[in-house]
This record gives sequence, structure tokens and C-alpha cells, in this order.
Amino acid sequence: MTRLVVISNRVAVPKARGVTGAQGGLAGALNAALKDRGGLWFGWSGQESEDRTGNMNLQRNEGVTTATIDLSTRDVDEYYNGYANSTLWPLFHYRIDLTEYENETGKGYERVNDRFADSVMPLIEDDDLVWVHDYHLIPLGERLRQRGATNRIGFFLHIPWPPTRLLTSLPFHKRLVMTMLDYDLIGFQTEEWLASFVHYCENELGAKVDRSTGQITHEGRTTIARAYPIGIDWDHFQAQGDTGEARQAQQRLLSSTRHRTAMIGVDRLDYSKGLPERIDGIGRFFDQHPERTRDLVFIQIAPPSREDVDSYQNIRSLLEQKTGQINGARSEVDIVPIRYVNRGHSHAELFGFFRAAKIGLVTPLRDGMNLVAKEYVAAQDPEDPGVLILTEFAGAAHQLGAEGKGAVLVNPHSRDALARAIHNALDMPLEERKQRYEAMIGTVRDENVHAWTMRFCTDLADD
Ligand code: ADQ
Repeated sequence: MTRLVVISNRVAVPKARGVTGAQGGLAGALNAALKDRGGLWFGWSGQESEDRTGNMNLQRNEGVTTATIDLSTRDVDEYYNGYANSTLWPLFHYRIDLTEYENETGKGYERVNDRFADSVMPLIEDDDLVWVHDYHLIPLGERLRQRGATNRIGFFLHIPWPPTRLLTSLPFHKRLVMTMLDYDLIGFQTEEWLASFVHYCENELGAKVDRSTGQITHEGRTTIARAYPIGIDWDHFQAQGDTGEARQAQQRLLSSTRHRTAMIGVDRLDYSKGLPERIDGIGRFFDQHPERTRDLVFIQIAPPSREDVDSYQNIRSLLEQKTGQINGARSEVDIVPIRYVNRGHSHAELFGFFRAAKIGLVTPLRDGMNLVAKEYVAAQDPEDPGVLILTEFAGAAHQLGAEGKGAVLVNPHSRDALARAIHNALDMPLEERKQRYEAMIGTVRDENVHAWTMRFCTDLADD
């Protein structure tokens, strides 16, 4: 089997033992694929120094080598906080109101992609399969080709691909997309994002597209673009659910909510996750059904992320303010309707919380896939499953909300729709909850992250 080289912004450096067992999720799946084939994982160490040191840190464990480099403070400002997280992330999540269009950070982004290419190129061998991940590294394939790489090189985008009319607001958008034609295979989370990409290639580049094969040809370059919906690490997550830590977490939540139904949200603190809109929807539900304040408690777990970016600081204070208003208006001596927890939890604890919560509220305004929705379903008791309320605008809705079965789909922008969905979920009979759970669980179990890795790598090696 050909060796695999994974390149992503950050590298999950494996522990000395039990690499996949300890991590789970994407990191675990990539490590498993790397271990199967033997391989290398390259990226940024997460460290920054005043001036870049040029040093590479290499570690080897059970057939997997990780190689990391540090970035300079300027690189982190321009590439990571700047172009990646203040330009591409908001734009690709349809938030041109939050998108910063700065040529300077764009140059920093290109410089760091060149730097990645320079650093990783000597580590790539002739027959290696190379798999580049996410919006931080869109031009990396082109940069590797410029340095002579003739390998099969694939790219997977974890976030949505925006509609053409939004993408054209980005200066130099053609230059960015043209770089993607140097990949042999491009993966998107859903057919919807794939269709937006194909639309752009046809209408803005004038590329020739063969929809049956996914082939896109332009100016002598051909790539293949397809949808590869990512899944959770099912086995790892189930094993987490079987621990004392998970059972304790479940018990803790159950005993603290007593006779009330617990409804849970778990998200990184990010404006794409629709958190203020979610709180507004809950507020509308309590306004419409004040007598049910004694029936429902909402727990939102949202650890801070990307705190160096301004728009992320604003979301935190907005959320605290909205939560405070509802709690101020509706609390009793023995009741607080919303609990807002500003820190992360282990997957074992999350499993326990998900199982204790009879409603899972996953309402991003836009999300590439959303693995929390799948984890919530995976943690349910088949004999007494909870209800998943899921945004229409996440990739996961394509798999879990089809034909009115499975998740209760909701428009996350509408307070009334959210309030109605909560009301519906709160009173849903056991029979319907079971039917909806049955409609989702097979997909969550079988279309897991290992199947996803296998599908992408097989196509990349074969096509
Ligand atoms: P994210 O935006 O980070 O990922 P998501 O897929 O929901 O979104 O979560 C990834 C993981 O983080 C999940 O395993 C979840 O359990 C964990 N997590 C989230 N909040 C947590 C919390 N409060 N405490 C502890 N753990 C938490 C990006 C894209 C998604 C896409 C993934 C994978 O934005 O659309 O699904 O990549 O491709």
C-alpha cells in the first residue's frame, strides 16, 4: 500500500501509546489511516515565536511520523487569525458582513502556504499519497506542484463552499480557485457544497464539467470533485460511553435536573453555530409557554475558540447578555432555565450528557457537516431515545433529516420555528422518538470516519 502524507494546519501529535484509542474523531481516523499505510502528518506546531526558527520537530510512533514547524507572530496574525479565520472562515459560512478583505493578510496566507510546501517537500517520497486538509491550505497543492511533486494529491474541505455570488466578493477569487485544479481529487462534505463549487468553475472559470465522473477541466488541468460526508469515530465514541466517567456525567446531569427535561447544545463558541439565535428561540418558547419553565432546562456547553479574532470576543459577550436576560426574567429560587458552561468536556462526559438530555439542539446558521449532531444520536438509549433538533443549514441535515424522518429540521434564523420545534420535541411520544432514532442510527454508525477515510484514500489512489 502506498504511504500516506497528511497535511493540515494543526497536527494532533500522537501519545506514546494508544494513539487512536486516546483521541477519536478526525485525529484518530487520520492516525489510523496513517498507521495502516505507514505515513507522515505535517503541520503547524501551534507555537509562535518572534521570528520563525526554521526548525522542524519530528516524532515517530508506531509507524506514524509527525512533523511540525513553528510560525512567526506575523505569520499567525496574517495567515491564521487573518486570512484563514477573518476572511475565508466567515465568507465560506456566508457571513460577508464579518469578512475582512485585506490584501496584506492574503499575502501572509500565500507566504505560509509556500513555507509549508518548502518544509514538507523534502519529506515527500515519489509514490506517497498526499492528502491536504481544509481552508487554511487551499493553494498548497499548487505550491507542491511548483516544487516538482508528481504525486497523487487530494484536498478535503471541512467547511461549506459558498455560492458563487458570495465568493466573487473575494479579491483574487479566481487565483485561489485556480490553485485547486492542481489537486487530483477534491472532497466536499455534501452534494450542495460540491454543486456550488462546480457552478463556480463553470460560470467564473469557464471550465468543462463532466457531472457523471466529477471531472473538471480547465486550461489543460483536470481535477475530480466529489462529496465525501465525514462521520464520527463510532467505535471510539461507544467505548467512551462505556466508561465510569460517562455514567457519572449522565448521573450528574440527571440528578441536577430532576423532573425537568434537559435539552443540550454543545458547540465551539463560534458565530457560525447560531448561539444567540438559539437563545432567542428558547426565549420565544418560554414567552409562548411560561408554564413550562418548570419542565425544561437548557444546558449550553461552549468553550471559547479563536479568542484573538475580534468577532469571537463579541459573540461571547452577546451570549452572556442574552442568557442573563432570560435567566433574570424566568428564574425562581429553585429554577434557572439556562445553564451556560464556558468550557470543554471530554468525549466520555459529552456522551453521558447527551444520553441524559432528551433533546439535542444543534442549530448552526451554516456548518460543513456538524459532528455533534451525529454524536448526540450515537449516545442515545435505543429504548428511550431523545429528539435531535437540527438546523436545515448543516451538512448533517442531508443525512439525518431526509424526508421528514430522523431529526426535526428547523430554520435556525426563525425564533418561532425554534420555539415550535422545542415544543414538538418536548411532547413527542416514545413511539415517534424511536422511529426517528431508527431512521438515523444506521447512517451514524456505518458512514463513520473510518469509512470516510477509506473512501477518500481509495479514490485518490485509484482515479
Ligand atoms: P467544528 O466546527 O469544530 O468542525 P463539529 O463537527 O460540530 O464542528 O465538532 C467537532 C468536534 O468537536 C466534535 O467531536 C465535538 O464533540 C467536539 N466539540 C464541540 N464542542 C465541544 C465542547 N463544547 N466540548 C468538547 N468538545 C466539543 C469542522 C466543521 C464541521 C465539520 C468538522 C469535521 O466546521 O462542519 O463537521 O470540521 O469535518
